[in-house]
Amino acid sequence: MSTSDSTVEELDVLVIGSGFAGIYQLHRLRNLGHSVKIFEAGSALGGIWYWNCYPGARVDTEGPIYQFAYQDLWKDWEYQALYPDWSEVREYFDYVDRKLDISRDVRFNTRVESAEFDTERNQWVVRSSDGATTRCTYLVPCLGFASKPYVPTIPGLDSYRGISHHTGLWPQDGVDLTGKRVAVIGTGASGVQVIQEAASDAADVTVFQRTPNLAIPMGQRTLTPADQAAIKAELPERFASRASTFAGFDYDFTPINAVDLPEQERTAGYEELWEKGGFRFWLATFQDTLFDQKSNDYAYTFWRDKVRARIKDPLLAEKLAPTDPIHPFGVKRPSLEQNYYDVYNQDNLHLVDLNETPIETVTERGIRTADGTEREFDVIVLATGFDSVSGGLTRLDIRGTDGTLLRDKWADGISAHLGVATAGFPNLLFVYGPQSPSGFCNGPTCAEIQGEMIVEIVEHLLCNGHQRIESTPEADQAWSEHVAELVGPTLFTKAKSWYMGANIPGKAIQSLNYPGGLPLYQEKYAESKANGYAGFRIS
Ligand code: N01
Repeated sequence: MSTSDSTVEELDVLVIGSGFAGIYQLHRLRNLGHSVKIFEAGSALGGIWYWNCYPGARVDTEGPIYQFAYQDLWKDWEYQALYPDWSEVREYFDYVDRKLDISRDVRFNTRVESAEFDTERNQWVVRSSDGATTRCTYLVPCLGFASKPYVPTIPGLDSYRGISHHTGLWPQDGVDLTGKRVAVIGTGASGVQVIQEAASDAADVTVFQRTPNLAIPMGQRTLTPADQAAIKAELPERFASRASTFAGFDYDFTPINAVDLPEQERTAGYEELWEKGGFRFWLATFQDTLFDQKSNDYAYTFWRDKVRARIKDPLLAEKLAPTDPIHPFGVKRPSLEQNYYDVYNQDNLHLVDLNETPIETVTERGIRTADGTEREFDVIVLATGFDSVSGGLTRLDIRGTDGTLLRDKWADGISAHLGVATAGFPNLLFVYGPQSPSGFCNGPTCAEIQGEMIVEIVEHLLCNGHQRIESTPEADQAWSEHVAELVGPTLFTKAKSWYMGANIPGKAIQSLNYPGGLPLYQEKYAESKANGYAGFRIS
């Protein structure tokens, strides 16, 4: 390898990405005295919140627990909205930067393109878009689970002459939708947010829906000074509880089965969760909801009736909240909505059901559907999702010890012990990695909890004179099997979702996230650590 000249920077740790996870790594490892830098493709901190600045982009976690748990940080920080929008979250990142002086070790506008392991020196040789080569002992991708936008093959898309953007690659200077004719393709979390926002500004919004989103009420509000004081008082306890819940929130499933309850009690339970808002109707609900079809049907029926009561046109109501579920409730990610179902009562909102009239082609001026109708648009929003969890990693040219590219190794399915490392790729340690809690976890919670595991591993290796760690093929395989065993009895397998990799044509179907919840995940890690990092080969 021709990289031994003195212009090649050498680091203990190179972190990729400056979202919550990357910042945590940099701050902790730097404080421990290691040389560490972040390479960041964007021009500012924020990760997902840098790229996803589309109209309406907003956190679906309550702001108070969507931040780092360091007291030095939270004591002086207040989000103004219970569910902050992207611009407030960016302000938070600026605040963190001022407090922790993160940026001085971040190389912005620098996309990591390839990494090759030098087996002689036990280092990664990393090449980046600025033409530089960097050597590092540990490479820690902190890419988030949604860093590779997915644009489906839609005939004619390239011929369109209007404005068209994917939500995850939204222009930094924004797109003014005022008075425009807007098409939104996709009704996942991103689509639902854009639609609500566009409905108030655009002249017309046409939603191209393939699968309805089973969205639930956000319960958004502006936080008053009294709220802020109460939040400050409760925060230590709320932060502490995050580690003990399934998804890193400060609430968890109710340890009662819906099927065991008389109807009145069950409905009262649903009503309470609905009223409290947020993800509670999904993640604080009866414990059998995501396992038992009958229980799930109860939840679906409650959801459907609540939603339909808000939609005036019965045909539209049937499309948005069908009588019979298209898939079980909660096995695709429900969005949090503020007025999603109400905006469909407006004259400027139109729904095209892609199951009845698929898109035939995008034209120069708009979209033509299979019934021959051509609608003209000024803006087409592609809210079509991501090659989630593994896509950010497999798009990089990461080459392991035998020359195999990571994307080739995972072509038939991902395997990574604890979601942290994969055999043949030494010293490559993932935060939010494949088959870790990742997309099932509140971001800052996992940035800290899973992030701390990586910090511990790196610290252990660097301080004990070890040079190399990699998982064994057996441990990778065992972890995949464990994940498959956990997801098997759930209802997650009954929907074509990104959770199962099913949104990307040709991608292997498997649970991309760890479905056992954060407490069990931590137990598994602790077990490995207590046994000398079992499942890893250290040398
Ligand atoms: O992506 P998605 P997303 N023709 O994959 C449709 C997080 N997030 O960006 O359901 C027509 O959920 C597709 O249809 P279908 C969150 O974890 C968080 O919305 O496959 N339509 C679907 O409706 C979320 O789960 C937040 O039938 C096509 C949509 O595009 C994850 O990111 C905000 C199509 C994609 O939905 C991803 O959400 C936003 C085609 N060929 C996102 N291909 C917050 O917390 C796909 N679709 C704030």
